[in-house]
Amino acid sequence: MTEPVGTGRALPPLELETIHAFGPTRAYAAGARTDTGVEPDKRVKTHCCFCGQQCGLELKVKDNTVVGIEPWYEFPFNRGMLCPKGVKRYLQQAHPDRLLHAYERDSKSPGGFRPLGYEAAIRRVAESIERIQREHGRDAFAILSGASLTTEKTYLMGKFAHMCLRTANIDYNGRLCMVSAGAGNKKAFGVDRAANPWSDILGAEVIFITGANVAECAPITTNYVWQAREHGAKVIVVDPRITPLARTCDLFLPIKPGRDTALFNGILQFMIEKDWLDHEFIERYTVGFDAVAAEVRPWTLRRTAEVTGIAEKSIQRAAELWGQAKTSFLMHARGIEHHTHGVQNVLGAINLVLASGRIGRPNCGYATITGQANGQGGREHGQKCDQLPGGRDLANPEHRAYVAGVWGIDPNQLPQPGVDAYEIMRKAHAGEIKGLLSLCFNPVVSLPDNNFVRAALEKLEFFVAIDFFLSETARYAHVVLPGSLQEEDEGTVTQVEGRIIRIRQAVTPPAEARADWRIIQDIARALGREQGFTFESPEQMFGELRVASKGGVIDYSGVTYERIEKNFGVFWPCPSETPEGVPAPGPQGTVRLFEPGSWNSVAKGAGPFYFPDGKARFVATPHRGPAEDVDAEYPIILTSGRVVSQFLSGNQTRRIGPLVDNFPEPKVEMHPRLAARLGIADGDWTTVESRRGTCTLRAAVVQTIRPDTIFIAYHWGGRKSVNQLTISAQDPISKIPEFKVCAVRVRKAEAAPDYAGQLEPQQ
Ligand SMILES: Nc1nc2c(c(=O)[nH]1)N[C@H]1C(S)=C(S)[C@@H](COP(=O)(O)OP(=O)(O)OC[C@H]3O[C@@H](n4cnc5c(=O)[nH]c(N)nc54)[C@H](O)[C@@H]3O)O[C@H]1N2
Ligand SMILES: Nc1nc2c(c(=O)[nH]1)N[C@H]1C(S)=C(S)[C@@H](COP(=O)(O)OP(=O)(O)OC[C@H]3O[C@@H](n4cnc5c(=O)[nH]c(N)nc54)[C@H](O)[C@@H]3O)O[C@H]1N2
Ligand code: SF4
Ligand SMILES: [Mo]
Repeated sequence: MTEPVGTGRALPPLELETIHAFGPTRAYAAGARTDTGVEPDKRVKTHCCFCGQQCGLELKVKDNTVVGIEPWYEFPFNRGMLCPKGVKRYLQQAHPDRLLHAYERDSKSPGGFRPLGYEAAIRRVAESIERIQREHGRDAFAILSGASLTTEKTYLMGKFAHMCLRTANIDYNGRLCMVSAGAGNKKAFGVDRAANPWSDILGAEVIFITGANVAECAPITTNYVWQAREHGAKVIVVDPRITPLARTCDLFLPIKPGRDTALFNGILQFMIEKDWLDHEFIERYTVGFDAVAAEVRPWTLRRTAEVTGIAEKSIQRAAELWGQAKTSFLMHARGIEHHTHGVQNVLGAINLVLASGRIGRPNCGYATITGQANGQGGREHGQKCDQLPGGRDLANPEHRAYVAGVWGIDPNQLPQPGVDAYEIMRKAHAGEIKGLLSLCFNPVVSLPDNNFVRAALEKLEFFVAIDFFLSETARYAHVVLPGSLQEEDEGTVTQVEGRIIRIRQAVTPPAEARADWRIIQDIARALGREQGFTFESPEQMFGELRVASKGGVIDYSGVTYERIEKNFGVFWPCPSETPEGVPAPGPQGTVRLFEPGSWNSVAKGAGPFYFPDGKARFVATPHRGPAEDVDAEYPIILTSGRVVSQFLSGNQTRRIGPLVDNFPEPKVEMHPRLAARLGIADGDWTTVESRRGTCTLRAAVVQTIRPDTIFIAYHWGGRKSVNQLTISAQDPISKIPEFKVCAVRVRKAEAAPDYAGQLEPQQ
C-alpha cells in the first residue's frame, strides 16, 4: 500500500470541517516509512526544512511532487543521519491543506474566508499599505518576518521594510529565540556566531550542556556528544528535567528554573579559589576579569546551592571537572536564554569559557545551539528591528551611509531602529500600529500571553499573512497569500556551526502559490516602488547581499553559490579580499572563530576576538531572579519547551500524521511527589492557571522533573496552548520573552476540557 501523496487539486474554500476531515493523522497514518513507494523521476540534494542543524538529505520527486527522502551520506555534518522530523518532512509538500490560492476574510463564507485571485489580492495589500501609511504615518504599518526563511528572503524583507515601505517597524521570530545568545556573544566576543565547527566536540574532555534538550531538539548533536564520550569525555548536563541526554551523562545538575547566573557565578568562584584559571589567556586575550572575580566572590558553594536548588557537592564536582579539563566544549540553548536575564546567563556561561582559556583552538569551544532552520542567517542581514545587512546597525551613521549607497538611496531615507516583535503587538493593541504583514511567523501560538496577542491582531485595520498552511495567526488576517515551502524555492541558509549552505529547489509552487520573494516584489510593484525589487533569482539577491555585507562583521562578500557547492558550505566571515599581508580565509571561509593567527587577528594586529583590540570581554553577571516568582497564590514554576516529534508552533508538524502519533497532545509533566500532593494521577485532566490564563491538559507524572516545576510543550494552539499562561516580561537588552519561568497553580480538573468549536486545527 502506498501513502496518499495529496490530490493535487485545489482546496475548496477554507471550510474547517473539510480541513479537519483531511486531518493529517488519518491522511498520513503510516509507519517509519521514508517514502511513498512511488519511483522518483528526480533526486535533489538539499537540507531538512526544520531545525538549525540543517541536516543534508535527498528529496525524491515525481511529477513535481515530493514523494520521499533518501539519506545524503556525503554531507559532513550529519552523514546521512536524520531525526524523526527529517524522515517525515517529505509528507508536507503534497499535503491536502496546502494553500493554493489567495483568500480574503469573509464572514459569510464557510470557514470565514473566500478565494481571491492572486493579482486582486496583491492590489488589495498594496492599497491597504498605501492608505494606512498615508493616514497614520509610515511606522503605522509593521512587518513580522521569520528565521525559517532563506537568507536571501530575510535580506529582502529588511530591504522591503527599510527602503520600500520606509517603516521602522520590522522584527522577526528569532526575537523569541536567538537574541539573548546574539546580544551576549556580541558583548563578549564582538561577533554573534557559534565559535566552532561541531568536529571540535569530538575531542573535548569535558562537555558542559546547559538549558538544551539536545537529544530532542538538536538530535544530530547527540551523536557528536556520544562519540566524544566513547573517547572518554565527561558530560555535564544542567536542566530542571532529566532530559534524554541527561540520562546518559556523568553529572546532572537539576537547576531550579531561572537561577543560571547563580550557578555560573558559583562555579567560577570555586575555580578562582582553586586557581583553575588560564592566566596567560586571560591576560593576553581578555579584559574585565577582575570585576567579574569581585562579582562572583560572594558565590560560595553553599549560597549557590541555596539559590539554584542543586546539591553543593554536585556544583563542586562540576567546577572540578570543568576547571581541570585540558579541552572542553560548552553549549547552551534556550533553557538559559528564554529569561528576563537571558543575556546575563549567556555572559555567565562565556565567563566560564574565557576563564578556562579553552576557545579558539581544536577541541576547545563554545556554542549557542541555533534553533530555527536559518536561525543564524536570519539574524544577520537586516530583518531585526535595529539592524542592516552584514550585522550592521541601523543607528550607526557610517553603516547607514554604506548600505544606502548599495541600495542607491539617501541615508536619510532609512528609518531609525524600530521596536521588537512583542512591542509591535503592544502597539497594535494600543492602536498605534494599524497594519501588519507577517511572513513565516505564527505569533498566536508562539508569543507569550497569547490572549493579548489575539486581541492585538483583532484591532488591526489590515493584516496580511503569507504562509503555505493556514496558521492560527493567518486566521486573523484580512488577506492570506499562498507562499512557498522550503523545497519550492532556492537560496542559502547558515546552519548551527556558522556554515552557509545551499537550499535547492525540488519542485515549483503549486497553483497560485508563489515563491515568497516574488510575492514581496509583487507588492513593491503594485505600490509603484519597484526600484530595487526587480530581482530575477535568489542568486541575484545573494549577489547584492554580498556587496551589502562587505566590510561588516558578518562579511559574505567572498561567498558564492559555487564555492558553497564545492566545499559542503562556507563559514562566515568570508571577505572577498583581505589587506596586504593578511592571509585570506581558506576555501571553507573562517571555520573556527577566535584562532590566534587567523586572518582576522592578523588584520587587526591584535588578538582574535572581534573588537578593535582583539580581546574578549568578561562581563559581570549579578544574579537576578525571574520576573514572576512563585508565591502562596501561584506556588509552582511553569517552564515550557519542545518534544522531538513536533516543531515550533506546530503549523507544519501537526499536519504530519506519524509525528502527531508520536506525541498527539501537550501534557503537564510533573513529579510524582507534586502529583501526590495535588491528588493527580498520570493521565488525569489537570488545570493549570497563571495570572494570565488557564489551560486544561492531561498530566504526565514522571520522575524526570523537579518537584517544584512543571513542564508543558508549546507546539499547540487554541486552548491547548501553554502560551495562554506564559508571561510577556522581556529581557531589557535582548527583548526575549521569559518563556522558561512563570508562576502557576495546578489542580485536578473538574471535567474534561471542551476543545470543540475551536478555530485552530486539531490533529
Ligand atoms: N523537536 C524539535 N526540535 C527543535 C525545535 C522544535 O520545536 N522541536 N525547535 C528548534 C528551535 S527554534 C529551538 S530555539 C531549539 C530549542 O532547543 P532547546 O533550547 O534545547 O529546547 P527547549 O525545550 O526550549 O529548552 C531546553 C531545555 O531547557 C530546560 N530549562 C527550562 N528552564 C531552564 C532554566 O531556567 N535553566 C536551564 N539550565 N534549563 C532550563 C528545559 O527543561 C529544556 O529541557 O530547538 C530547535 N529544534
Ligand atoms: N511557551 C513557549 N513559547 C515559545 C518557545 C518556548 O520554548 N516556549 N520557543 C520560542 C522559539 S525559540 C521560537 S523560534 C518561536 C517560533 O515561533 P514561530 O516562528 O511563530 O513558529 P513557526 O511554527 O516556525 O511559525 C512559522 C510560520 O511560518 C510558516 N513558514 C515556515 N517556513 C516558511 C517559509 O519558508 N515561507 C512561508 N511563507 N512560511 C513559512 C509556518 O507554516 C508557520 O505558520 O516560538 C517561541 N515560543
Ligand atoms: S529537524 Fe533538525 S535534526 Fe531533525 S533532521 Fe531536520 S535538521 Fe536534522
Ligand atoms: Mo527557536
